[in-house]
Amino acid sequence: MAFGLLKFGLRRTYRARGILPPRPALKSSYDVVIIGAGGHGLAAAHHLAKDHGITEVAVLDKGYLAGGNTARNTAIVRSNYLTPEGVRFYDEAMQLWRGLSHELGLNLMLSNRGHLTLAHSDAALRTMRWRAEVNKHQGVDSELIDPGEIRKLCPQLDLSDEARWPILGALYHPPGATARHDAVAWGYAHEASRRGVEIHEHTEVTGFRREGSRVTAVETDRGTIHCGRVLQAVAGNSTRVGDMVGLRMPIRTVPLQACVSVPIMPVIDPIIVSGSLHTYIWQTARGELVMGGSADPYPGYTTRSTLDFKEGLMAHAMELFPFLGEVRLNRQWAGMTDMTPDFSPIMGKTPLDNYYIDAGWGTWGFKATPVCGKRMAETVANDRAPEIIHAFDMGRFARFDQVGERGAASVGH
Ligand code: PYC
Repeated sequence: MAFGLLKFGLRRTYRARGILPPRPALKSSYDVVIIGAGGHGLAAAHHLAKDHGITEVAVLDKGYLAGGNTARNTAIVRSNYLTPEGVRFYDEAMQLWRGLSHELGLNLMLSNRGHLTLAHSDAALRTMRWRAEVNKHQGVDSELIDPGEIRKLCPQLDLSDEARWPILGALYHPPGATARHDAVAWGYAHEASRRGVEIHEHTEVTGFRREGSRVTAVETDRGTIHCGRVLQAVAGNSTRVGDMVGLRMPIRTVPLQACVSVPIMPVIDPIIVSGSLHTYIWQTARGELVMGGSADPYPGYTTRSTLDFKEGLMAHAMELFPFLGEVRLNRQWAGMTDMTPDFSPIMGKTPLDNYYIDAGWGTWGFKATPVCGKRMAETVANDRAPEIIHAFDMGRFARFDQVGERGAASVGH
C-alpha cells in the first residue's frame, strides 16, 4: 500500500496544481505596486491584469498569502445594508460572487443559505423595516418577517415569550451566503500570477520615497522598488502604512474575535445574527458552528483570543440556542478591524497623485472582495474612481458627508 502510494505520488501523470509559481526575484521597478496580498489586493491584481492588461504588477505582503483578515473572517456575504450607496455596492459584490468560482476556476463553495437579523425591540424592528425598504428600493431581496416565519426557517431558535430578549421579528435576506475564504485568495492569486503578476510574500514595506505629492518608490526589507502607481490594501494596518506615506485617516483599529465549535449534526440552516445580543452564528458543511460577536472594547493590534470574549459570546448565544450549552468549542481566533466614524470603507484616490487607498473595512471586508478588487483596479488603471465608489472617498469626512452604516452591522462595536 505505502509503496503503491509512493509510486502514485512520484508519477508525473497527476501533478498537483500549485497555486503560485516560485517566488521571482524582486525587480527594481513595476508599473503598479499593491501593498497587501489579502483578498482585496489579490482581486485588484487579477482585475488589473485581466480587465486592463496591466501585468507589470508586484503584490507585496509582510506575511504570507491571505494570512491577515482574509483567513480570519467568518466568510459571510450579504448585501442587506442600510444606505442606498452601501446596498448598491454590496449588491454588485453579490452578483460577482455568484460567478466567481467559474471566473477563478476554483470551487469557492458559495453556499446560499439565507440571512436573518433578529429584532428584540421595537427600535430594532424599526431599523429592520427601514433596511428592508432601502434594500427593496435598490432591487435587493430583503423583507421583515414575524416569529412564525422565523420558526419555519430556523426551528432551533428559542422563540418563546419567556426568553430574556424575546424575538419580535427579523430582517430576512434570502441571498445571504457563505464562501470558502482561503480559496478566494488562492483563486485570485493563481489567476493574477498566471497573467504575469508577481506575488512577493514575506516582503515588508518599510517606507516610501516621495517627490512632492508623487510616490516614486516603495522601500521594502528586500530593497527599493520604483513604482508608477501604488495601491494600499492592508486591512488592520491601514493607519500604520498610511502614516509611512504621509496619509492620515480617521481609522481606529480594533480586534475582532470569533470561534468555531466541534462538528455536530446539521441543526442550523440560515445565518443567524442578533445585533442586540452581540451574537452571530452559522453552521459549516462539516458541521462546525462558526460564531462571533462584538469587537473588543479597546483599540489594538493584537490577534490574541480572550476568555472574556468567549464567556460573553456564549452567554448570549445560549439565550438564542439553549442547546449550545452541550456543545464544545474547538478554536478561537482574532483579526484586526479598521473602523471609520461612519462604518463605511475608504476607497479611491488620495491627495497623493499616484497612491490609491482601499481601507476602513471594519467588519465587512470579506464580502466586498470581488467588487472592491474590480473597482479599485479600474480606479488605478484610469486614475479615476468609478461612480459606484464615489460616496466612499476619503474627502467625505472633511465634507461632513458620511455614509452611516452602523445600523447594518452584524457585530456590535
Ligand atoms: O457583517 O455579516 C457581517 C459580519 C459577520 C461577521 C463580521 N461581519
